[in-house]
Amino acid sequence: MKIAVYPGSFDPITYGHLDIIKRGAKVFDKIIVAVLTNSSKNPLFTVEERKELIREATKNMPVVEVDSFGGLLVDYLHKREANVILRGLRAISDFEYELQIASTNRKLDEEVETFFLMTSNQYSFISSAMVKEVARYGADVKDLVPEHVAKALQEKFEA
Ligand code: COD
Repeated sequence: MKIAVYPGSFDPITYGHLDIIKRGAKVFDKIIVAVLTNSSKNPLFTVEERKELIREATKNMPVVEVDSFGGLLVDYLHKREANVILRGLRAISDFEYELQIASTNRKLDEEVETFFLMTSNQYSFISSAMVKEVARYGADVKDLVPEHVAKALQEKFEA
């Protein structure tokens, strides 16, 4: 069974992330979408909220499992008996950051491979940070995130 772990902050999940998951589903038998619990970023959504938003967004994709992890990603891969990390590339600007992560993970465990997929052009400009920024000021984000995520953002900012 070909298993890939798709790790990230997913704060919140966007159509860009979903595009990578859908593409990955053509290659892997199982994709574990793993939300980092001990991020240095200051998240808007709790880990449980983020997992729930991902679950709802991927409910029609049986290959997807949603989980969370803390500590080192390579340790989580061992625990899940996986050796492939799935990551998305939007633009050249992602490359340096992704190269750093992939090289660090390979240094920590040379059996681990990072598998990059390029997003569709229509989603390549989307980031969770940009989605939060525009939603905070009441702009429409329906082309950037699934409807239930747009609703959750609205509720956060109205609270
Ligand atoms: N289109 C396509 N792909 C996208 C889009 C988009 N519009 N938006 C985001 N993505 C991709 C990103 O490129 C990334 O591949 C993935 O989706 C997740 O993105 P984020 O921003 O949610 O995730 P990050 O970058 O915050 O995740 C960082 C990790 C969790 C991977 C990293 O911090 C980690 O592994 N931490 C654990 C500690 C560890 O092991 N450290 C050593 C390795 S750095």
